[in-house]
Amino acid sequence: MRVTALAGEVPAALASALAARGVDPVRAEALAAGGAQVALLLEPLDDADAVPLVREAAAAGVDCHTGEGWAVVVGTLARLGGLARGAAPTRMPERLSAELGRFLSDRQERPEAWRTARRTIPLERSCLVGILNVTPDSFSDGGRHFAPADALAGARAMQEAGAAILDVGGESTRPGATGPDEAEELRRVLPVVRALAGEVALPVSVDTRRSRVAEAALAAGAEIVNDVSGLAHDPRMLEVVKDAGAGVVIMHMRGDPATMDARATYADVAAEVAGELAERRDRALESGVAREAIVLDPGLGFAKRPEHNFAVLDRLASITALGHPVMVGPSRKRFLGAATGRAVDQRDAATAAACVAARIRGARLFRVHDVAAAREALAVADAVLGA
Ligand code: HH2
Repeated sequence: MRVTALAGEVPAALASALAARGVDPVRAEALAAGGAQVALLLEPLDDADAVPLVREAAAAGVDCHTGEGWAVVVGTLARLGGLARGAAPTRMPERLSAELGRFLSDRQERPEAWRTARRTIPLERSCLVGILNVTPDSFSDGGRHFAPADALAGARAMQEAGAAILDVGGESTRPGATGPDEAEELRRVLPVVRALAGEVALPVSVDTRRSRVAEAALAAGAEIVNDVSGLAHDPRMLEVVKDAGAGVVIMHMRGDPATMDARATYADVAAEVAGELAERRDRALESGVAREAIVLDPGLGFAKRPEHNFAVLDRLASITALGHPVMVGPSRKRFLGAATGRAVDQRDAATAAACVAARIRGARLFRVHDVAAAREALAVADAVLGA
């Protein structure tokens, strides 16, 4: 007899090992998924809920650790599902079992596509989002695409290199930046969006925090709104996104580009970022934005120090578990310089490496300046992951 590790922490590996030994593939997949071990943090939690939770967890075969105002439950998905459903008659507080049940059902979502105002973008493989900053002052490509003709040429080059989406922004959000006024942002963005929508056959996203800019760009042919404030900056943004049926990227940030660095304090960065993103997502859903239109982004470099960015990348599962496609934007950012010692114009290899790390942790969309380098690295990652 020989003992072989079945890579059981990777449900797909376990499912294929079972299927190769004659288990029906659908059943093999369900068995593998149900057997995956998960740890969930429940916070805030009052004592009235903690006592029955500890008791019910023990009955369901789930480990439960509690402290002041929190609990962590650890078990297989199958057992956690049992805990959420409760025995009949259930003795779990209704609020707890409803919240746990909703979380587990979101977690089951395997979003393989993104619905925008004009189409559905497939996400079985890595999706490259090319950055087109129509700004004089962006931290790495400021001024390069400032004239519409340069932006169009840049867009064509990125399409050639494998970009599937083009993200046009008229405001630099580098730390400490003070942005253009609305009229100037419109003046920068609109001609480029119009030209791209007319002449380049790729979905166009507009990177803005202003609802009037988003609205005008959507009317000019954009189909996605990428809002680095997570839809928090402009109260009308939710309505504009909903009315246009636009795809939307909800990105995590604290404060605004001028103040965010001072707010980079976390006790448990991955859990806090995921929790704050979940709140913004819930607000969007409550306002009527379609679930399939929402992509989440941890906001690398926004209100995060280098160690926070690495921790968020490593623990991206806290965000993918919310059940939406995840975008990351590591491109040429300071934290990559901190790891490699490279200057901003020499960080494309580091960017590709960060994209691969994120892909392995479940991200599907990658916002980059150098599309060709990231495309090649991600083609290998996709092949390893069987996409
Ligand atoms: N990063 C930047 C801008 N927009 N959008 C998303 N969804 N995710 C990101 O990480 C992200 C973003 C900042 O990078 P860049 O556009 O290169 O620079 P600048 O803000 O200076 O124009």
